[in-house]
Amino acid sequence: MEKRWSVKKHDFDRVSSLANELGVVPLVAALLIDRGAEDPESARKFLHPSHSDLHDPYLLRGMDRSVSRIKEAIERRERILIWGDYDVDGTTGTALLRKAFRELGVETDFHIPDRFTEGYGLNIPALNEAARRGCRLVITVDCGTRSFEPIAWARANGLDVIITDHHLSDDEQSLPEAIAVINPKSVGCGYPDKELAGVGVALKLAQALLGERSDSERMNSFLEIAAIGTVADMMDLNGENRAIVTLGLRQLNRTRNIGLRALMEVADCTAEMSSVHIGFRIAPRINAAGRMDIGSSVVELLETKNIAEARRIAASLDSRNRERQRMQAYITERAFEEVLNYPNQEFMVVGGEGWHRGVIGLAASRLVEKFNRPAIVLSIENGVAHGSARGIRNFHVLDALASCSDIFDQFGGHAAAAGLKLKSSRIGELRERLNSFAATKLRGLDLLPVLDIDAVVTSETLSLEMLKQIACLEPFGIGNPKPVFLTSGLKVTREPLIMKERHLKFSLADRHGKYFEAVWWNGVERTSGRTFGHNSGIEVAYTADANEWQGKRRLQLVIEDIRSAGETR
Ligand SMILES: [Mn+2]
Repeated sequence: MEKRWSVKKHDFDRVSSLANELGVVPLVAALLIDRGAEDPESARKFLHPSHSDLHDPYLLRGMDRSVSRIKEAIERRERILIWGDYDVDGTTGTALLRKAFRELGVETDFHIPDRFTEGYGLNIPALNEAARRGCRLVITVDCGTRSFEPIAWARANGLDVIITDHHLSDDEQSLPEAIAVINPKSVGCGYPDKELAGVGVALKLAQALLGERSDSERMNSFLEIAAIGTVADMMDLNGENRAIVTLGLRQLNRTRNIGLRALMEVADCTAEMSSVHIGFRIAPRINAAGRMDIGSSVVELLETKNIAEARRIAASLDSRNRERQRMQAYITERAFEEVLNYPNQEFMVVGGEGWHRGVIGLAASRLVEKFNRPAIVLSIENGVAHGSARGIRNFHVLDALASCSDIFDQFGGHAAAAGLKLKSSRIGELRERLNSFAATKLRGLDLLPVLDIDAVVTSETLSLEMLKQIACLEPFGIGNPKPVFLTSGLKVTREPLIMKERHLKFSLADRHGKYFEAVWWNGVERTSGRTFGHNSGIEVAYTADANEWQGKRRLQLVIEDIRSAGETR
C-alpha cells in the first residue's frame, strides 16, 4: 500500500535557541519541540526522567480509604484476594501488588480469570469461591470499574471490594459501590496523570502501602514490572509513564528477578533493554499465556525464587508464543484467502469455523494494513461468531458497528478497534449492512495512509553518531514514536537482496560514495509492484538503527517507504 509522505516543518529560530539552551544538536531540539517539550524546563524534564516524577499516590481519589481498609485487613489477618485481568497489564499488576503485600509480611491469594470461560472483569461464581475459601477483601487490578452486578453481589455476601483500574466507558458516569474505586480516569479524580496503565495504578497503591519504605531502590524492583505492563498495554509514554518505563528499563538491565531473567534469556534479550524489547520480545511471550489460556503462570514466573522453575515457565511461555505465531500466520493466511471470495468490499467481513479467538484481532489488523479498508475477522463456534474489528483513518469503527446494533448479541470498543458477538446465521446480513454503511461514509474521503516524517536528514549527517544523539529521546513508543527521517539523493548500488522471500535488503550510496545498509521488512509486499533496481535514484523514509555483527556496530536504515527521485506523493 502506497502512502502519502507528510514531512514536519520546523521553526528554525525556535529550534536553534532550544538547542543552544540545552547544549544539544538542532535535530534533537527539533524532535523535542515536536514532542511537546518546547521550553528548556519541560525539555530537561523530558530528557531526565527521575523518581521525583512519580506523583504522590494519595492524589488518587479513593487511595486514603483503600489504604485504611487494607491496613485493617492486615491487622485482623483477613484473607485478601488480588483479582487481575488476564492480559500483560493485569498479570504484571497482580504480581506487583502481591509483591507489595509480601514486603509487608502478608501473603495474598490471586485469581486471573480464564479469558474464554470467565471473560473480562469480576464474576460471581469465582467471587463466591473466594468467599467460600474465607476471603474478606478483594482488590482488582486493571478491571472492575464496570462490574456492577458482581460488586453488588460481593457487598451482599460479606466481601469488600477495592477497584484499581484504568478503564472507563465514555457514557457511564456512575461507579460500582465498592469500598473505593481507584481509577485516574474516573469523574472527580483529580490525579495529574490520566494515562496510567492498570499496572501503573497498582504501582500507586503499592507505593501508598509501602509508605516510608518506598525509597528509590525498593521502587525500582516494582518499576521494572510496571514498565512491562505499561508498554504492553500501549500506554502513552509521556508524563509519569515516561518515568515508569525509563526507570523500569534501567532496572531490567540489572534485574534480580529470577523469572524476568529467565524470560529475557528465552526472548534473546542480550543487549541493553529498550521499550522495543519489551514490546516485541517480552510482552508477546507474556501475552501468549493470556491469549491461549490462563495467565496464572505469568504471576508464578514473576514470583518464583527457583531458577529451574523460572526456566521451565519461561520455556513454556516461549513455546506457547511460537504456537500463537503459527496460529496467527495460519488464520491470517485463511483470512486473506477468504477475502478473495468477496471482491470490492468497502468493509471486509471474513471468518471461519474454529478460528482461534486469541489471534483474530491480529489477523484483522493485517487485512487493514494490506487493503486499507476496515475489517472484521470472526471466529465461529456452535452457531455463535465472536469477532474483532479494526478501523482506518477517518473511519470510526464503533460507529459503524452501532449502525447495526440490532444484529449483535454484544459489541463494544472505540474508534480504532472493537469486539463483537452475533449469531453466525446473521453474518451475511452484517456484511451487507456494514458495506453499505462504509460505502456512504468513505465516499470522497482521502483514504491514502499518511507516513509522518519527523525530519529531513542529509546523507552527510546520517551516522552512528546521530543515532547516539537521538537516543536521549528514548524510550520510544506510543506518544513518543521512534523518529522517521527522510534522506534524498541516494542511489541503489546493487540489485536488492530478497531475504526469506519477504524482506528486502538494500545497499545504498550518496553522490560522494558514502555507503548505507538498509532493510525493508516485508518489503516484497510493501513495494506494491514498484521496482528499485541497480542504479535507481531514490529517496528513503526510515528509522535509524544500529546493527551489531561480529562485534561491530553499524548503522542500519529500517525502511518505511521508498520513492524514486523526482516522484511526489
Ligand atoms: Mn490495561
